[in-house]
Amino acid sequence: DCLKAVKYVPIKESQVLRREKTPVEPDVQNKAAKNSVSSFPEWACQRKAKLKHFNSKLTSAIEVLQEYAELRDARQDYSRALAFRRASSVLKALPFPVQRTEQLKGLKDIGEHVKGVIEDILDHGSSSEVENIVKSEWYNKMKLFTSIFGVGPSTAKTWIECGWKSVEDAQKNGCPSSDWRISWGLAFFKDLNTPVQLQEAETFFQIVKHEAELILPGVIVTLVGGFRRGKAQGHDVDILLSHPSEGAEAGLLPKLLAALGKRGLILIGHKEKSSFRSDVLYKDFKISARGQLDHFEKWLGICKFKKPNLFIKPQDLHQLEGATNTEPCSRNDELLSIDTEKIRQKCDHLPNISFEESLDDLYEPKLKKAKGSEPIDEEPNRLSAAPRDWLARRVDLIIAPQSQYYYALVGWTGSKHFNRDARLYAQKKLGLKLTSHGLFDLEKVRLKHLS
Ligand code: DCT
Ligand code: MG
Repeated sequence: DCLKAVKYVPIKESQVLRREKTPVEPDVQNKAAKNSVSSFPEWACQRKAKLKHFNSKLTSAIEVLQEYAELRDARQDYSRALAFRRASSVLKALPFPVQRTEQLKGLKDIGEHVKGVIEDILDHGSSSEVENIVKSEWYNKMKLFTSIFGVGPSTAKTWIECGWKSVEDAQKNGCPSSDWRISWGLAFFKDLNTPVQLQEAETFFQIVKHEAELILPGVIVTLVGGFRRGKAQGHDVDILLSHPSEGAEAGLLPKLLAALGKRGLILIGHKEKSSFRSDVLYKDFKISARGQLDHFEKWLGICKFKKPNLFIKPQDLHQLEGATNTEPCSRNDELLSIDTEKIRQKCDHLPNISFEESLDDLYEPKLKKAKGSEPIDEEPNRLSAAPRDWLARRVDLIIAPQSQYYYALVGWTGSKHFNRDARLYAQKKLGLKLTSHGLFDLEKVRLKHLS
């Protein structure tokens, strides 16, 4: 818009660079900006923040600083990272594009450091501080390694200290890992770093819903996480399950996993039992916002999302006829619901198609013992290297009893910063503790815990 204005309005270039008043910035717009700043809600959980906003160039730069602080030393630089996150959250919610830092006057989460960065970007098109980070080898290696499922900043640092530069280095040296997530994260790095599209998430969600309904009629199944916030893609698929009658959800997860396993959709994963008890909850009150996410029964794993016709030659497709399960939920579901046994029989002689030996226990890590005590898992590399017609996708399945469902819904919808601020608001303004399990009076819980 600015360039368009320069084209049509006879002003000097120097005026544009200093961003003096031009038709792009009439007084009316400045007044509107001033008004919106004066009535700008203090807490992120009180603000509307659209996914597409006016200040994405500024927020992506600030998010680099935030990420750098998080990667450098999560403990030491936590408040620094948080300050950047707060600033970026404010900029995302502003109803106008920032053109001068004076427009930010009165916004408490925009500190001097951030103002300087914004000024640099507005004046020169970029911030040298941000540019230097983006160019730095360490930052890029950290970003790369922490993008592997199961790898956090401390593992990434160790790998850098070992001199590893690439995912291939880690694949050669880091595998087999005693952490199932890293073994599978490395083996399926490419798949897991290809964003999951909404359509894929929706298709998988429909299958989960269908299977859950067969197991537990009346079950509530909700696609949560970024997709519930309207994102078109994400790094995983988060699905929350509950049932209108309290307690009916017990036993659902193992049955659901068995049903998904039978459909050949589960690659690997880990089940967590519910650890929700009042004493655990009391301890939670003391831990920081970075502590354990929640105490719900859940399954965190990797599923197989069928990619149609990837390795099957068109002339061989007719051989798969009749190999689908009944009642597909959608066209894509039809592809996802292929009955592996029937296909195995039909495809044994076909080149380029392979299936796992056993679908049993696929949803639990199957670790083979090496000579020593270190478990070795060769399965992930073998499965990822074999020709396949599916992509590995991260999936979280969370089970919440009805009494906690709406809190779980808020928590698992996110965003992380929305949750953080909503929880802080509850604590500071209302004297209550908000978690994904409920809204609690801290004093009452403490007394109950002591008695
Ligand atoms: N969450 C949270 N605190 C965390 C991690 C997650 O409050 N430390 C909540 C907010 C989002 C939800 O759980 C799901 O988590 P992710 O899948 O990690 O986030 P997302 O917003 O769904 O991101 P993406 O779209 O990339 O999956
Ligand atoms: Mg998600």
